[in-house]
Amino acid sequence: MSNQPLVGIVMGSDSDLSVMKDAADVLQFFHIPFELTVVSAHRTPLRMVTYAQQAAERGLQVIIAGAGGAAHLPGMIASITALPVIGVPIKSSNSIDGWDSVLSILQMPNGVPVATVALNAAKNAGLLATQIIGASNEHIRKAMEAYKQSMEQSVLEKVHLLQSQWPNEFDAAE
Ligand code: RP5
Repeated sequence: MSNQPLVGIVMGSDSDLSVMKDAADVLQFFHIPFELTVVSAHRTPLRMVTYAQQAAERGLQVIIAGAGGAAHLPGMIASITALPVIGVPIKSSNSIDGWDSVLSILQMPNGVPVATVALNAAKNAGLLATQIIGASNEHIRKAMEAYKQSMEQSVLEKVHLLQSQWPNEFDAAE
């Protein structure tokens, strides 16, 4: 895979970075080239428009956009680009309780979808971006299959530990 970024991670403020870093960590784990920057729908609206307009022609395939409070960034980017946009609602300093961020990103009108993950769930945004790229890249898809298998294995190891202390008929029958 070349170093050409395939995923663009953008956030409304550098104060979102502690959450959004989880998406970057996932992409690094899967060796997917990405770029990361601050693009604010309210404070740098023209930068947001330009970013969204140029994203596809610059070779990006997916955009992950995170914001908190009146979180317009993911939806506005989705309104401009034809690329898939994954929205990460962030419980930021200006968010009342997180619901404002969730609903601002989730409740998009028909015609302009944003794939909204759970509150602060930038890790899942990274995984979803990986799966979108993996749909047309067998190497990435196989890596995602291995990731899922290792997740299952780690749960089964915990089940085994529990069973040794707290026996139950279901696991005993396995
Ligand atoms: C949103 O406002 C940003 O995405 C961030 O979550 C929140 C607070 O931004 P700062 O005031 O910390 O820069 O637009």
